[in-house]
Amino acid sequence: MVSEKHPRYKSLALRNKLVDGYEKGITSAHGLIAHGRGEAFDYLLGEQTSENALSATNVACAYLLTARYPILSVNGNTAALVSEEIAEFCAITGIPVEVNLFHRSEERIKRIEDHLHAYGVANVLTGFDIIKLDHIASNRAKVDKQGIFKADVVFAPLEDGDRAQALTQLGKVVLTVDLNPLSRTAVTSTVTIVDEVTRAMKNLIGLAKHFEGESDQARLDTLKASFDNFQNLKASYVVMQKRLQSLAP
Ligand code: PTJ
Repeated sequence: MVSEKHPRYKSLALRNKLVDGYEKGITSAHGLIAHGRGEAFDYLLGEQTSENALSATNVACAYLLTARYPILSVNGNTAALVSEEIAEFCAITGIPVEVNLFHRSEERIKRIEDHLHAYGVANVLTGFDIIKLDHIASNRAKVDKQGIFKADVVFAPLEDGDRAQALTQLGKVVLTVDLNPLSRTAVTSTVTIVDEVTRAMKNLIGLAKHFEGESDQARLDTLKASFDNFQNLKASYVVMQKRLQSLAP
C-alpha cells in the first residue's frame, strides 16, 4: 500500500513484489538479501538504464533471436519481479523457460511453475529429466536435459558465478542481468546487462518487437561480433565513478 507520490515509490513497489513472492513461497529468504545488494549498486547507477546497459541488452537480444536453442533460466527473484515480462517476451520469441534454483526445493519449483503458468508462460521446464553439471558447488548444477543442458544460449538473470563460469566452459553463450558489475557472474558471462531486471526485461521486449525477421540476421550477427563484455563492464564502472564524482566533485 505505497502511494505513487512517494519519492521511493518504484523501489518500494519492487520490494513489495519480492516480499509477496517470499510469502507465496516463490522467493527464498536469501533472495531478499540479494535484492538489497542489487539496490545498493542501483543507487550508484542512478537507478536508470545506462547507454552501455541498453547496448548490452541489444546484443543479448541478438543472441536470443539467432540461437539454435535458447533458454531462459528463472529463479525465485525473477519469478517474483518479472513474470509478466517473461510471459510477454516468451510469447514474442517462443523461448522456453527452465525453473532452476540455487536454494533448490521441489516445493518452490512447483510454486514458481504454477506462478509462471498463471501469468501465461506456456513452456516451463522444471527439471523432469535432470543431469548434473560438473564443477558447480550448488544445486544449480542440476539442469534439465531438454533445457539448459541442451541450450546453446542460456539467459540467466541474477545468476551465480559458479554456474556462469561452468556454462561458459561448456561452450554455451551465457547472458545475464546483474546490477553488480564486479560479481563473478558479471565477469564470466558472455554478455552482462548491468541493469535492474525489471528495466532490462522491458527494454528486451521492446527490442525483440523491433526484430524484422530473417532480413535482420546479418545485423544481429554484426551486433554479436562487435561486443566486448570487458569493455561493457568497464563502461559500467565509469558510469558509477562519474556519478560519485558529480556528487562530490
Ligand atoms: O531463487 P534461488 O534459490 O535460485 O536464489 C536466487 C538468488 C538471487 C538468491 C541467488 O541466485 C543468489 O544468491 O544470487 P547472488 O549470488 O546473491 O547474486 C545475485 C546478484 O543479482 C547480485 O549481484 C545482485 O547485485 C544482483 N541483483 C539483485 N537484485 C537485482 C539484481 N540484479 C538486477 N536486478 C535486480 N533486481
